[in-house]
Amino acid sequence: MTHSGMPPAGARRHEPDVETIVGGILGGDRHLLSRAITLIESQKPEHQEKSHQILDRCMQHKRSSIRIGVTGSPGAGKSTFIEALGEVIIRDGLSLAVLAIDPSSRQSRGSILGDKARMEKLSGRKEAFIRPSASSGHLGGLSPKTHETIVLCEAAGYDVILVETVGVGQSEVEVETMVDFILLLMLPGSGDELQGIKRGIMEIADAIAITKTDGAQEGIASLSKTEFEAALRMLPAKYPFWHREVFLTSSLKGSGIEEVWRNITGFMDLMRGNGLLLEKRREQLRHLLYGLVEQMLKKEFFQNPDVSILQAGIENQVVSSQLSPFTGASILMDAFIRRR
Ligand SMILES: Nc1nc2c(ncn2[C@@H]2O[C@H](COP(=O)(O)OP(=O)(O)O)[C@@H](O)[C@H]2O)c(=O)[nH]1
Ligand SMILES: [Mg+2]
Repeated sequence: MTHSGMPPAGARRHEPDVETIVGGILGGDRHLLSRAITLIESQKPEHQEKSHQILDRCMQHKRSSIRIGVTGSPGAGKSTFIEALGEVIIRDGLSLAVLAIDPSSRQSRGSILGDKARMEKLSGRKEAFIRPSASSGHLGGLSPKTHETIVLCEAAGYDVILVETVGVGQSEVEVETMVDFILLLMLPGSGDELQGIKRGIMEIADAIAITKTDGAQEGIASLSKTEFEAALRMLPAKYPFWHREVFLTSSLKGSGIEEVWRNITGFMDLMRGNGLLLEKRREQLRHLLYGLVEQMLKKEFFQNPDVSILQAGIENQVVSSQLSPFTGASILMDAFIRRR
């Protein structure tokens, strides 16, 4: 201790134990919830066991929730929309957690802070918990621990979990493995995007909200709506009982937001009623299980000393076509298995 009573620089922060953290999360302590998320996002091996214990305990306290993925191109208005939607959700007497995943920043926290600033009103509300995370270069713009973070937020009692992701091709497919409903945000007049990459996103969307339909954009917005509706009709149905709608919204004016929320809750009622929600979540847990097994195997494989010794040589032979990639992979695999 220094004279000011502060611990000396570099001293380890006191880490609360598992009991304290779990108790805090279940009791709605957002500071401890944040600490727990930081812990599960940590790459440090010494944090892993603790975070697994926390997750195990939290999973036993699962509460019902609505998990929504909000996806769309950068600048489509996702954060602003979530801020507006959050107000509607709170007015309905519900609480919400927002997981804003920033794909751009590995290091800089610039745009993450931008997202939180865009949700300024929401971040001041006691009913809302906003957690920005970097995707750390993880494929597809989701944080590698998004699913686990959702579990913690549910244990903390948040009724609605909103996951903001940038639709960059892979992320929306991945977000499908952890949310109940996917809302795709599109700018007015972006219909020609549909030809290429956006088609994949549209296929998994449960509703589309056209954003920023205010000011000069108002005119082309209804034309866009017709275009998107036509495009949706060309795609195979995701659920036989669900008709995907296109909404005209403006977060600035607050228009269309309520309608989107009713659409989501209507969907959830149907999914709960027909038992599909339970089935979907079971499937998502199965997906997570095997995803984690794959991750662990991969890590073990590349850390295996016998593999390491051979790896560079095999790689050289493969890239110079002396050895087929198939034989190369088998040799590395054999080395890995022998060591185990
Ligand atoms: N006119 C108008 N601008 C909006 C609206 N929603 C968002 N914006 C603006 O669009 C820009 C991008 O919004 P943001 O929510 O950060 O988009 P994100 O990247 O998809 O999260 C910001 O400058 C917002 O102020 C809207 O409803 N109307
Ligand atoms: Mg954003």
